Amino acid sequence: MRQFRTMSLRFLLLVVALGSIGISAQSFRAGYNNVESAVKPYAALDPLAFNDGKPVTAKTWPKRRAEILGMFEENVFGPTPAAAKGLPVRAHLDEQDDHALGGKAIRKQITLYFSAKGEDGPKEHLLLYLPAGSKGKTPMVLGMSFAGNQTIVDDPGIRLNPTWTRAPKSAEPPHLEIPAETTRGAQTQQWQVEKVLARGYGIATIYYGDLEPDYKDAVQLGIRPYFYATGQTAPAADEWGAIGVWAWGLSRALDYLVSDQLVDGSRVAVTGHSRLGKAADWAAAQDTRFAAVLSTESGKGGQSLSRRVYGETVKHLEDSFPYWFCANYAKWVDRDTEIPVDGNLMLSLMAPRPLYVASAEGDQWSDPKGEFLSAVSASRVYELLRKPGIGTATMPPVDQPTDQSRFVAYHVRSGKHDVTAFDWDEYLNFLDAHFGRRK
Ligand code: GTR
Repeated sequence: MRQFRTMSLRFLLLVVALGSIGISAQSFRAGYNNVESAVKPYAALDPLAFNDGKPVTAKTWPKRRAEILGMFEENVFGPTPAAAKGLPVRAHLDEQDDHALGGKAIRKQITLYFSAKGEDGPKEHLLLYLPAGSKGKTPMVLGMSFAGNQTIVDDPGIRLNPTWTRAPKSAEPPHLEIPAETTRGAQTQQWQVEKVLARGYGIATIYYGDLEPDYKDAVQLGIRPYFYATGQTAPAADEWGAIGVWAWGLSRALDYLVSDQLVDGSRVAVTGHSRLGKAADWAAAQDTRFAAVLSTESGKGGQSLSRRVYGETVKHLEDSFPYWFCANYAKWVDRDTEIPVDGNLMLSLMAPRPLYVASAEGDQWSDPKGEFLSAVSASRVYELLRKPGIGTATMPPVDQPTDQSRFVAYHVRSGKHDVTAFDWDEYLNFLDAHFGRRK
């Protein structure tokens, strides 16, 4: 049996804090543009024109969709290996409590095993809450957490599964440790579990570190080597990066959810914040079983427009987080206006499913205006497919969502890079409109 040291509280709180604020997402470094008037005119990519210039019709949209998906695979995230897509996943119900959270919820904890090796092989731990007394099939929201299942709500029944740590700036290699008791509920605000349940939805989460730790040079500690060819020791330039792996983990969680009798598998929304928003976007782009997308501040490499060259750039992403992407992404360093895909094409891959794009005014690094413009551009695809797009080209005032009855909605909230009760209230209003209101 593997032994895990108990992670020091001080360090874990730091990990949780970094996860929730997005590390460097608040600050602008010298050399990065945060002045709107300095945005140069740029040629936006057109979701409704094939690469050869031919216009796209409702009939040919599936072809254009495949073209766009292929460009994201080649240039940004790398394709999900075919062997990973077809992998049989074994689900084991570790625990169920029908009176969790003071009687408000049904809690289930499930381990998804990705190989016959069981405990010794790759796996992810899924935590699932449903409103107490749920009968029939309940619509759900699924998302990944930064610091472990136990952080989403203060519930002593949540198993303390190992999470990755590495002392900052230390030479100590990343290792797994059992998180401290005090980390329970550390991200209550970001998850709003009780609010979600009170509104009649279920909520499920996995810990992204179960798939691959979020560190440079840690690929050997994640899932990717499991799919290497014989003799392979590192990913090739066009093979998937960590965001692809995290997105894959979301789809495996969905495999389980669609099989659970208490879950409405046709109404599972995927959500994620920041880098995990990029992963949620990419999961929904590839896996159309996700019935709706709630994307929070996924920024550059996600829902925002690289072409505006406002806020984060490909260079910053590559310098800081090269392992998030396929190695081909490095080709686009200092070529943000030339990359063949952009946030508007990413969002167009969600069509015609309900899509909510959320920005924060204090998160200029993600470029809220770029996120809004992507939603406007992708709306053209929704309209082509006869679903109402965002319905406006004017960015709404802070804290005032656009019309949530439409299939694309947007808000820019006051405050910093984060997920808040405001975001959840609006997401749930949006789901009420599109999944049917539940008491
Ligand atoms: C930042 C990164 C952003 C965003 C964020 C986060 O450092 O520059 O792209 O992903 O991290 O994940 O919190």
